[in-house]
Amino acid sequence: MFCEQCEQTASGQGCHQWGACGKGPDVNAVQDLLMYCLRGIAPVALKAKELGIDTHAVDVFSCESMFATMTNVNFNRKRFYHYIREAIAQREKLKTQVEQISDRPISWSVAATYQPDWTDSLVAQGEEVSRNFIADSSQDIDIFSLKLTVLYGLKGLASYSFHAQELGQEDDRLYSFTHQALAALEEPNLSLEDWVNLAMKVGEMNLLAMELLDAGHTNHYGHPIPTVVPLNAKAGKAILVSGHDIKQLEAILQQTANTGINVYTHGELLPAHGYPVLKQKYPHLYGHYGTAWQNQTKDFAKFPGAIVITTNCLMPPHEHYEDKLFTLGPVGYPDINYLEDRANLTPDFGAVIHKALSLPGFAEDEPPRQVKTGFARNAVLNVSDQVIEAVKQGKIRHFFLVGGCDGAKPDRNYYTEFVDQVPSDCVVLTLACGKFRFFDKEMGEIGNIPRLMDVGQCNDAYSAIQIALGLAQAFDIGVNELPLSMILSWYEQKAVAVLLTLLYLGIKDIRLGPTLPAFISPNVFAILSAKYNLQAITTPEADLAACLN
Ligand code: FSO
Ligand code: SF4
Repeated sequence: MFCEQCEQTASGQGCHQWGACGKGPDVNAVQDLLMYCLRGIAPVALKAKELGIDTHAVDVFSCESMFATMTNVNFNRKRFYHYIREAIAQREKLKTQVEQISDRPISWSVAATYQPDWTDSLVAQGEEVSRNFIADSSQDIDIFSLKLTVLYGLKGLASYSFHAQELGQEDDRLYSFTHQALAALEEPNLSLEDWVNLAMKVGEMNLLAMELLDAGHTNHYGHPIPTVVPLNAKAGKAILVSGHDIKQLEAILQQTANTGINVYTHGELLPAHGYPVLKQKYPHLYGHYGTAWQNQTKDFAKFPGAIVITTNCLMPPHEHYEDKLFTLGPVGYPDINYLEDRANLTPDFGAVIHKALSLPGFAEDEPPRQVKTGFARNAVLNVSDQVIEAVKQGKIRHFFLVGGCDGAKPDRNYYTEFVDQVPSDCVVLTLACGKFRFFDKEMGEIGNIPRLMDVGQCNDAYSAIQIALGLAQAFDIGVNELPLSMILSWYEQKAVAVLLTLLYLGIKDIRLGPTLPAFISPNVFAILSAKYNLQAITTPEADLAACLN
């Protein structure tokens, strides 16, 4: 087994025996085999697009199944068997259509003609394609590094494309690029420069995917507005919804209307409370429960209702709560309830409701505690006049975007300490699950401007980018001239895609931690540092001083 796609990779070098995330070598092997099959679909899909054949099913399938291979999404080997069968079937169907229309014979790549031996172990075949990929790619460590950067960034991009598509937002440029980049991973002769350019192109396309997702969310649910969210439970039956998928959250809200069940968000669904349409239509979208993903084994064990995981980050569940846990979409775990999609892409949540009603729920109201979310681009840019005035008058000295993923490692305390030490004339914008280290911290206001603003989920990095670009425009300066520093924490592949987007936009001086990606070689890091002054975090004191200097 070889996997180094996330930040918690073993010894900071790669998981070889067993994944630090709980992924076994068998699951890793079938994930690698699926990725190989997707690299085989890619040239067929591109040829089909060239000939005007409808590739939509293959496009969506490629994104969803790639999403399932991301960290903490799907641990169910059988689910990957199903995806692999589907990949080969879809590829062959499309190939037949292509060959019927094409006026000349087509010579397909090895990956595009690959057929697993269904009578033999798919795990062993996955291990073999994985060994071949490493053997073919790793002679040049820097090219291997960039190939992995592209591969992992593509996974993040695929997840955003998938979410956008669920909300009716699609763009063929995303799908075409995804196939082009997957096909490139089979190309033996690309130069270092080609791979750097391809990595930046992943960033560019990821910006488009996040823009579409933002449009999907805001068209359906309105622009987020600053909203107070209860952190205390209230008496009654309860369902907890985790992950990032707001469309699935809405489906749960629709199906639980008038059941008396209160719906709580968990983890990256906290920002859902900021969407006015959800709040108005579904008063039983009550509050938020728990903190970041890595605390779920404790939080879920205590939650007295049913729990639905819509996307990452799912941890291997404990037996205390296995029977009340439900997965859907790309998420899965062996022997854990899986809710199949219906035609409208959302499942029947009857079993979840039944489970919630059979569990005790909260016996009494807890003492009030609350937090605020909903400071997305519209909310912040609507008060940009006040922000600019406060900066001009010297009331706001600096902005820090402290955001990204959380995780279990102790060195992530850096981010908590960093925010603790931010001077009182500075404002902190935050997003993604890293915020749970300080999300309920009372930081006060500067004038009417809160000193701590939650922009949203990791995918709302689009909103944070628009805030930065909007302020730069209002000040009539470049974004790198703004009194703004980005202090980012990464964990999985969406964070890789977002980082590539920020680099594609030419954003400099980003500080990244808690450790640098294992798949970035020293030379590749040196290239990125030279061009963008990308830096590893050091200490909160030193980094704060450098940012404010
Ligand atoms: Fe966190 Fe997990 Fe949102 Fe990630 S819940 S770690 S970058 O999947 O996606 O921020
Ligand atoms: Fe290791 Fe991360 Fe891969 Fe899991 S996803 S096997 S923790 S590198």
